[in-house]
Amino acid sequence: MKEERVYDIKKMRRKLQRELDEDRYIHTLGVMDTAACLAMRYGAPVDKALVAGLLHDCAKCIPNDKKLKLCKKYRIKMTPFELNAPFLLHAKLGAYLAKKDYGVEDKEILSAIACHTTGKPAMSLLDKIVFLADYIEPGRSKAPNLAEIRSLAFMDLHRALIRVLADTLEYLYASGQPVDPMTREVLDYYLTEDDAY
Ligand code: DGI
Ligand code: FE
Ligand code: FE
Repeated sequence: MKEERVYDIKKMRRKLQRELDEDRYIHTLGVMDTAACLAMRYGAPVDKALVAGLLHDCAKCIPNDKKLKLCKKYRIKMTPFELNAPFLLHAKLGAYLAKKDYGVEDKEILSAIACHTTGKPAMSLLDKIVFLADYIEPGRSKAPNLAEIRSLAFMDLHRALIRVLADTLEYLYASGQPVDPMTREVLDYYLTEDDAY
């Protein structure tokens, strides 16, 4: 008997491919597969990791002015920082569209999509998996120490998370980009939180 699947990944993929440019779509497939592997490693639901990984950047290719318009239209809460750095909104808007356009109701999946760019304090296992998968998927090549972080991600999720948060912050400071207070807050949270697994 064929196993019944709650999520029609094939259908989601077809729709998503029309919304993204080719590179973003390929990145998305990399995040989907990597998130599934991390879910297998750490005992998270593999189907949720697949869907969250697949849809995490579904709002990425919407022009920034349209991102702002849509967030206003859908009454998505924006911070003052996000109003000035609307590219960050692809995470929150992506979660909204995952529900509206792709029929995803699951709160855990929507949360993982919503926080995938900055992270947030007290992330769930699935949040962490998608956050890390986004950074280490096989198509990524720019971040320093990628080989080390990739292997760390499969050995110690917590340490890998801190490493990615710290490296991202360092990169933002070094390249003179404004830092969302949330990005700083999340690293502080995980540096002081013992029970972060
Ligand atoms: O959408 P992706 O490119 O796959 O990945 P992402 O959603 O993690 O976005 C990555 C970019 O977001 C990366 O260049 C770092 C940046 N980012 C994360 N936190 C902040 C930030 N950029 C700014 N300006 N400020 C932040 O606090
Ligand atoms: Fe993203
Ligand atoms: Fe991404």
